[in-house]
Amino acid sequence: MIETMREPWLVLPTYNERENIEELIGAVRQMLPAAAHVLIVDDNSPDGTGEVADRLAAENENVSVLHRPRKDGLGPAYVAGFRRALAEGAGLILEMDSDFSHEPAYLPRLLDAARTADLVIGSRYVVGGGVGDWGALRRAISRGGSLYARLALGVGVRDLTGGFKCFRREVLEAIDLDTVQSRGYAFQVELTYRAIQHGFTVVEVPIVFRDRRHGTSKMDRSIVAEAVWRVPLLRLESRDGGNGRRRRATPKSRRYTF
Ligand SMILES: Nc1nc2c(ncn2[C@@H]2O[C@H](COP(=O)(O)OP(=O)(O)OP(=O)(O)O)[C@@H](O)[C@H]2O)c(=O)[nH]1
Ligand SMILES: [Mg+2]
Repeated sequence: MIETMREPWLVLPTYNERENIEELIGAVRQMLPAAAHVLIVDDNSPDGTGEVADRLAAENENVSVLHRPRKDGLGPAYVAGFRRALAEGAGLILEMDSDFSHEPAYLPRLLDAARTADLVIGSRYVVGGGVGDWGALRRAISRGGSLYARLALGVGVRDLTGGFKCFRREVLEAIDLDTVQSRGYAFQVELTYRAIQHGFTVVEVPIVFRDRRHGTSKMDRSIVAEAVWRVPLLRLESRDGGNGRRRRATPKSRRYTF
């Protein structure tokens, strides 16, 4: 595949990220190739993130904004962003939080690993990865959540709930985005699981996750609850593949340890 076909698009979902978004755009553009595109997907943030994003798009040729009418969850925002990126010819599609929890400095590492993997996951739970400033409870919830999902789905990936990823376009084309229903953390689990089910190569590269720089978390109990009930269903659904047949079940995933 020639390199120009692999043009990266970074999709950034925002809901009330006014204080982070401008600095973040500057930081990610320094870390990405000059031809990379950045797509902000804003759900009509009441704090005016959308207006800041419009200004940034006017100032930067490779930045654009997808405005959605109301807060509808992370999953649908990403699906809309992925569709736009695919339609525009993206070769690689990156996703990350817009609050500096995912450090832009790791972007080259993800892109590099995407040369040999179909899906790259920035992982807190491989050697060299971690969580910076979390308390014991948050650590336990996150680790427990990833372990629960790993056991429920029977896959080897360590960080299933994280949202710092790089997909080759073929992965998102193969995953039927129309049928993805997860909205919160379950969305991250669902996409990785579907990629594995399709036989794509999954690689984890270590990242250290930091607390958001400004603003407040959108995580709530309903997002955690959704992950708890939906994750086991993902496995059940994949057994019949919607038509009574079992899909390919041999994951080609492996772990990356620097
Ligand atoms: N467009 C859109 N973006 C969202 C929505 N919910 C969350 N986000 C964005 O998704 C990213 C992750 O959400 P966060 O609130 O940081 O949730 P979190 O990372 O699980 O929680 P913290 O670690 O406490 O920040 C951030 O960039 C949010 O602005 C949504 O409904 N729509
Ligand atoms: Mg966050």
